[in-house]
Amino acid sequence: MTNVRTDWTREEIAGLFNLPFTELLFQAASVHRQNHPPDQVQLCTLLSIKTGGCPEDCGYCSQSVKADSGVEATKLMDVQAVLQSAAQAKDHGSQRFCMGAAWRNPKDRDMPAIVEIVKGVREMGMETCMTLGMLTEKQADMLAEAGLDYYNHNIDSSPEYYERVISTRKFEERIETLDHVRNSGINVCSGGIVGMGETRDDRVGFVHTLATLEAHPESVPVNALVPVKGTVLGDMLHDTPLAKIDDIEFVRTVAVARITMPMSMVRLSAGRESMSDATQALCFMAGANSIFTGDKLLTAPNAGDDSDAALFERLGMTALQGEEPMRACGGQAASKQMAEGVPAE
Ligand code: SAM
Ligand code: DTB
Ligand code: SF4
Repeated sequence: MTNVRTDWTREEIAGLFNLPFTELLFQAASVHRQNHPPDQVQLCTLLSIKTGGCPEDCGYCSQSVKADSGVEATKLMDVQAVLQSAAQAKDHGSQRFCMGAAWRNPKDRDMPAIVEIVKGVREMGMETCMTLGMLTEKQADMLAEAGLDYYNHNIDSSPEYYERVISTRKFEERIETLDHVRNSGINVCSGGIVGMGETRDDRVGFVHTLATLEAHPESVPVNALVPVKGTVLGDMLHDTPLAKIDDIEFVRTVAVARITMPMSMVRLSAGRESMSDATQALCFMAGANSIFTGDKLLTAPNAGDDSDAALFERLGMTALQGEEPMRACGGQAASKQMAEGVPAE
């Protein structure tokens, strides 16, 4: 098992990014196979349980009221409809059901339905993940009590670049919610987006923030920007001057996340639809070991089950069986211990 460090410096992380590509990939693949089965990928399914009309101004997001993306605002879905969708995902082989709501934060009046959903999906034997925006301590505790397995809350980019993408909340507020989630005992899922016009140095700062949290997130989603027309960043990408992220630079980011957070699940998240099979294969080689399946993310199209089945067949890869390493060895408490240099048993 690789030693888990939370004392990475920005210089060390920049040094990893600067390695010759073949050397970086070799190091990442070595760390990967020491801690995870290298031919298995976790399958997760996403469902938007409350779409659009979000008051936040995240420059990438189709669901912001500030975006002219054509996404219609809906109310929170009925509990039964969510459970039906989860059953379908389970039939398609998904291990985890991730539910997203286009909220700045859940209102207290929303919590009873959310709690019912978490309990229902868990009873079906699937892992649950939710992403509902900022949480108070009390709300995090309620979700923990309901049995929520994971909470997704992305830091999205470096602290410096964050404020150029979102003005309606602060980076520190994201970290505060992550603290509430961690303290409640729910597993943390936190990552971000590559290809928003940030520099290499911002990508260093992004990985550095996650890799120096007191305990690493159990899941680290790395999204490639999906350029949605009508969003600030999507329009910049369609009409230049924002160029699509270089595939090799994207793979480098995955590799550096894998090396610095060896036990975490690194999720190749949004953006796979426009990625070649070869680039996705490089991401798996670099340590990505989780994907979203199905033909839709929250509002944007996803690669789809058929193309994923064909890709897995081509690569000789299979769906992850069994438990993730950080959970198998006792979850965040164990990862904290390891971070403090006490080896897990
Ligand atoms: N409203 C909640 C929040 O922002 O925390 C939860 C939903 S939000 C859509 C979840 C994450 O999806 C964002 O933090 C962002 O990282 C990612 N995301 C949203 N739009 C995206 C896009 N166009 N391309 C890539 N990732 C995107
Ligand atoms: C994450 O990091 N990526 C997922 C999930 N967490 C919630 C969301 C991707 C959204 C892509 C754009 C869309 O579907 O609107
Ligand atoms: Fe709202 Fe989340 Fe989209 Fe930001 S990313 S606009 S908070 S739904």
